[in-house]
Amino acid sequence: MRLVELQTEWDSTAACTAIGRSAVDPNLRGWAALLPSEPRLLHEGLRQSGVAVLRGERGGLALGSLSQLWSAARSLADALEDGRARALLAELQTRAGHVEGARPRWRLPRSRLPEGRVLVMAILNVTPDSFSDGGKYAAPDAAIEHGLRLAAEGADLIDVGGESTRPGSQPVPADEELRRTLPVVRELARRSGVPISIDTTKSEVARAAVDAGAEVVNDVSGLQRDPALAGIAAREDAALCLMHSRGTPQEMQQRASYADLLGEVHDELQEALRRALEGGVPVEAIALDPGLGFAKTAEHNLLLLRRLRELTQLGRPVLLGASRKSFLGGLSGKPAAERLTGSIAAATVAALHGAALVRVHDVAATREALAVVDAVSSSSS
Ligand code: HH2
Repeated sequence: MRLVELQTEWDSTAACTAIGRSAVDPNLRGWAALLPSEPRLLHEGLRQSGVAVLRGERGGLALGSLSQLWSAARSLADALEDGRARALLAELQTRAGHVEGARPRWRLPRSRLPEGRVLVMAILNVTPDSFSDGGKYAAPDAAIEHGLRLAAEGADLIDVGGESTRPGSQPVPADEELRRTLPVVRELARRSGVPISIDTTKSEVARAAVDAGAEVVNDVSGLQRDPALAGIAAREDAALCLMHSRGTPQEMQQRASYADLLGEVHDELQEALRRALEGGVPVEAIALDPGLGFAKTAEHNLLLLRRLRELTQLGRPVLLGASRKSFLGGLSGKPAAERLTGSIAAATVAALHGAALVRVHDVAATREALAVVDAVSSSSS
């Protein structure tokens, strides 16, 4: 089962289609639980608990606010004996609780991340070819100086990357990635005062970076490229960010094809989470990211941003990286270096839609915008 948010006619129609309902209703709004078609008594029971249930050939849709769905699931679970129905109701309760609850904490091995506001992960690319800042910080001294500036501007973490992952970029051997990143990770871990993340898909690079002081491994392949990375994170006690992508940067844009974008990204992130847990990484150490621009078209990125809150049902902090990406250029007509305004707008939307962290190039400006979001979100009189 999975929760979906029906915000528009398109969402409502898609949810009806997903359950195989012949009479499509474009006017459903609010939250809905997508249920399997069996057991039928689950649909009946929810209906009797006061929740509207629509049925189709492939499943059911239970409609209501998150608290209505949660309460109905709780009262019904006590009354039902069927084991499968009870398991589905328990899952519905857990998922609704995750979406409605406070943003979960992301546990790092040594640092304690601030609570009560959206956090900023600063991007530091030590590469000659990154799409927006390639070559600017390729020399270790320039990278270290920039990292210290990002920390002074208010970064909560600094994500150091030695391999560009922009569409079509060429892979970099591990020894070259290490040569680029290790001196920077080591110095910033010692001097910046904020936790360091290593942006890599290779367990060899992750291990050395963690030994040099990194606390987070940010894997844009979600443990698909090097499954040993989970074991390294577990053994070295590092936190893990698992990003959704398909294939390699060379061919990922040919894989940007989805029958149900939110459902497939959700399921594939859940798989990545399962791989991490099986590898021994504690759940509190894991964050998830839908991977804007990775096997996604511009339209996919926009839909993921609009319905981002759905991914919080997995119970882990959601990280989002939209900064300077090309879909923003498509909207403004501006080159990467001039996408600050669009990047701030995207970070604001992400924060309002449940992101716990945003990954950005422009730390000071983003912090300033997020201070407004956080103040509005917690306002009272
Ligand atoms: N995006 C990029 C790289 N790493 N990691 C996470 N978790 N989420 C992202 O969205 C993400 C990421 C690509 O952006 P950038 O690092 O600016 O460029 P490049 O890959 O060209 O170095």
